[in-house]
Amino acid sequence: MKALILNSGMGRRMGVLTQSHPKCMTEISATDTILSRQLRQLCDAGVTECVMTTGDFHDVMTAYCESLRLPLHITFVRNPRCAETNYIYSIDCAREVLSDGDILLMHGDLVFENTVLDAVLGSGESCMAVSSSQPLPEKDFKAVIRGGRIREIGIHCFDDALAAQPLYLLKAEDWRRWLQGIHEFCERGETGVYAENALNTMLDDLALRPLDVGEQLCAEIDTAEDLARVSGQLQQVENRTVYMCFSADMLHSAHFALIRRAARLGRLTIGVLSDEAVTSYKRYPLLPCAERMAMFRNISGVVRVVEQRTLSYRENIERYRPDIVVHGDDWVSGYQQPIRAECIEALNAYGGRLVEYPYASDEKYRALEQRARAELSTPDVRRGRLRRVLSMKGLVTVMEAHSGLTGLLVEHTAVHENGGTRQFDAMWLSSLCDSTAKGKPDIELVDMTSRFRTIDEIMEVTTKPIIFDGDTGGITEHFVYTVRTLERMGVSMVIIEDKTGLKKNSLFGTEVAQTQDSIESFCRKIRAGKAAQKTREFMICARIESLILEKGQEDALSRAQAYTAAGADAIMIHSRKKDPAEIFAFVEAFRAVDAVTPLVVVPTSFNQVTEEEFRARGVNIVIYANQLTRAAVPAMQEAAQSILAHHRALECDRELMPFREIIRLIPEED
Ligand code: SPV
Ligand code: MG
Repeated sequence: MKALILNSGMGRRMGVLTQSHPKCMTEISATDTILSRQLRQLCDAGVTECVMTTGDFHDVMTAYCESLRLPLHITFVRNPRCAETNYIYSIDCAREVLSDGDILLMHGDLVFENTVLDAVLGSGESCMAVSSSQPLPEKDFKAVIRGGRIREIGIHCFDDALAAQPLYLLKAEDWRRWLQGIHEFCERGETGVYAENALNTMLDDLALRPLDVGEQLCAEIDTAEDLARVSGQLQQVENRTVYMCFSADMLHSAHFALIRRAARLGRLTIGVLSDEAVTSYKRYPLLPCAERMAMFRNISGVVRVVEQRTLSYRENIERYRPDIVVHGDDWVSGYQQPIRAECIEALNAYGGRLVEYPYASDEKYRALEQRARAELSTPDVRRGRLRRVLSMKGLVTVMEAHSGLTGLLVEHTAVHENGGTRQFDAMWLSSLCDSTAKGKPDIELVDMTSRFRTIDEIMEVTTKPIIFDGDTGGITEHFVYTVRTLERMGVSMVIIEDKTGLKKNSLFGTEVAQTQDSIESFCRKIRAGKAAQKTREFMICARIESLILEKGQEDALSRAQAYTAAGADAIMIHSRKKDPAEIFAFVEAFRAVDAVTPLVVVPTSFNQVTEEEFRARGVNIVIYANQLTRAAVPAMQEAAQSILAHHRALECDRELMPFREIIRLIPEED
């Protein structure tokens, strides 16, 4: 595609403004002349070849264009008879350098905004810019439109006409015909008419589509009044602000295309979604927000980069008041709908508008996303993520997993509410559920090798951080090996409870014989574990059983302080009472002396307390320790009983997942 710019006219109607330079070199903004702006726009749109017809100002114009140093090859063709001929003759002079390929044709006094050029270039068929919202001009071009096609172009046609601007895309064959027509006119000596006169003779069988630019800026400058009006409009266009928000941590061509498109609408601000917001709706970001912001800052066309703290756009729309928000059309339906509605409402409050482009969901992006997830599942990346999520969110929610399948459920289960998404942050590798799944009691009977095997199964198919239920940790000499293995595997935290001897599940409380370890002995175990670990990220959490074993608050608190002094990275306080009072009392007393050590709770019995309340009281990790297993067992029992009772599977079928779904539940990796 070549651009053809007609610049051989004298621009006499501009008076003194064009005494010493051609009209196209008139300043139109603080940074551009009409010509430099057109040339820059062509370069930005990817055009690399241009033909420019010139006249008396040939030398001034060629020197000027060279001085702009743009990546554009310009062939200048001088019309030696410009004083007595019209541009039909200039085009004929340039015939030889214009004879192949599509042509983007424009007059040298035309000022248009980027989106007009994009629409013309993207039209796919021959077209001319018209405007259905501008009044018909007295003296300038109008296009007669019938049957969706332009039938005639001229200054005298008013019926069925729209205001038209000399900005065309001509497909190669259409252009070849028009050029031939121009040549025939010139051969006959008809050099004082418009080139459009030649075009008009063929518009019955040359399909020229009207491209309606509506209210967008696309105007010729003939007079000083035009100059003043169009400069004013251009200033508005150039001051227009555009906002879009990204969560991406890996950019690909579709992102760049979208950014480029948005930047052509105005001065582009990019909002970068905070780590917390990305984590809540998608996955943990590979790069922290600050690094993602830096990445966008370095993309051309991006004027400013800001943080967007929530999935909702409202806060940033109200703060930056962009004229336009750009988004993919994927949020028209689905769970993001409320966010879109809120965005439109916020824009409507001051007359901003939303521009939506088709969402590019392509294979490339899916492949990148898979790579990102693979990266997140590697031990080194996964291990440190619990600490980061903790510092990012303050309160972390954790769900039990005891197999690849339950791991996948914890990984992917999400609920969408108010345009946001809630997911679990991490997985709890419960000793109770791991043992139960193997039909064994929760008494440290399932050995570490088997427990590690479960971790491995889960890790193979998930990316979320893992908290391992280490029971008592075993004897100290064994515990140090467990720490290193867990660390190597990419587990983020082990929780060990201060019991010794034959451990039973805490929810038995004092109904069974259980022995609490001494403070000294348990501190020795913590210290040995901390000394054994190789990375700074791995966490050892000390679990206090004093309330379970009815030893009282004082005992629990003094243990908590001793364990943190021994190096515990977090404290878990457990209770089997329905009433959360003793948990709350512990948290309050502990927080009075220690504001920073993360506190962990397992609200199996005190399940009425919400995460919000725990957060408000100073808890940092809430573990749902056994709910998936407890949900599955009755469902399985019912199905088994129903089949036995009915001698067939029909009756229980409606309670079951359709087999079509179960075979697709686990997607195959490609
Ligand atoms: C587990 O899930 O195995 C636990 C928590 O240790 S509890 O069952 O409440 O003791
Ligand atoms: Mg346990």
